Amino acid sequence: MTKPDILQIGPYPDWDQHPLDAAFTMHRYFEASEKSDFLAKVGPKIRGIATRGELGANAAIINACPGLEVISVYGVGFDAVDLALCRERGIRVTNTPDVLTGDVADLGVAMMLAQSRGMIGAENWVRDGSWSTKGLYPLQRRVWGRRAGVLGLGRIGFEIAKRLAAFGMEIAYSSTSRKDHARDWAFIADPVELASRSDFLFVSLAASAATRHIVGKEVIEALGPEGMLINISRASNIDEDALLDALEKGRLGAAALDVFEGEPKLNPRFLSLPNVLLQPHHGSGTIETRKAMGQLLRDNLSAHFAGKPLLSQVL
Ligand code: 8YV
Repeated sequence: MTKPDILQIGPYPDWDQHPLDAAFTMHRYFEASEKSDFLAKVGPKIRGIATRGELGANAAIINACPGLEVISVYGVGFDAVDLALCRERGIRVTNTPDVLTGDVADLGVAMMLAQSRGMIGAENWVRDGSWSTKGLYPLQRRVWGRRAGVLGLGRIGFEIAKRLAAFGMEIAYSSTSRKDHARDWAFIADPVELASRSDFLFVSLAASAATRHIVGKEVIEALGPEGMLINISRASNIDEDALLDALEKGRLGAAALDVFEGEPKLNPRFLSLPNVLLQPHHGSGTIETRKAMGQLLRDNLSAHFAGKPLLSQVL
C-alpha cells in the first residue's frame, strides 16, 4: 500500500519523526529553502499536514494542496490554522488537548512564583558573588494568600486555579459563562473588573479573532503598578504595545510571559525591562507531554487514513 503524503510544517523530536517516516511519506516544508517552489512541487500529492500549535497552516499552504484531507496539530491551540478555509474545503482538523494541560498549568504557576519571589535575580545574586559582597537579597513579594484572576477557565485555566487554591489564594475567573465545577471561585464576567481585583492575572484563553487584544490598556491598568500579568496562552490575547508601555512606565508591576508576537523573535523592548520574566514558549515542553502529543498527532493521522473516528477533532 502506498503511504499517504504528508506536508510537515516544523521539526519534531526523533521519537516522533521516526514513526512518522515509517507510516507516511513526509515532505519537510521547514527544510525547503524556496518555500513556494517546494509547495508547487509537492502540494498536488499532499493528503495531510502535520504541524505545530504555533506554526499552524495558513491559506497559502492549504491552497497549494488541492487534495488535502486532514491537518493534525501538535498542540492544543489551532488559532494559526485557517479554520474558515478548512471548513469551506471540508478539511478535517485535529489537535492535542488534555495531554498537555497539567504541564502548561505548572509552568504558569512556576512563572508566577519565580517572578514574584525574584528567583532569577536571586540566582544571579549567588552566582555573581553579590551575596558575599552586598549582603542580603532585596525583599520580594509574597504569593500565598493573595488574589488571583484567571482569564479563561478552560482546561488549562481550571488546572491553574486548582494549583493556586493550594496556595490559599483568593480566586476569581472570567469565562464565557459561570462554571458549575468552579463554585468555590468568584465568576467575574468583565476582564477589567477581574483585573482590578487581582494581584496576579493569568491569561489562559484559547486565542481567536474574538479574543485578540482582550487584555488591552484598560485591563493592564486595572491590574496596576502592584499587579503581575502571566501569559501562557497566545501573544495575540494581549496588546503587546500597551503591555510594554505599562511595564516601562510602571503602570503595571510585572509580567511573566511564555508567548510573544512574532516569536521566536521578540520585541527588543522586552529585553531591557527588569520587571519581566521571559520564557521561550515551552508550556508543554516536558519529555512526557511532548511524547504524548506526538503520539496523539500520529494517532489522529492514522485514524483518518484508516477511516476510523478521529481521537481529538477540532473540525
Ligand atoms: C506548541 C502550543 O505546540 O499547545 C499549543 O497550542 O502552542 C504548544 O504546545 C509546542 O510548543 C510545540 O510546537
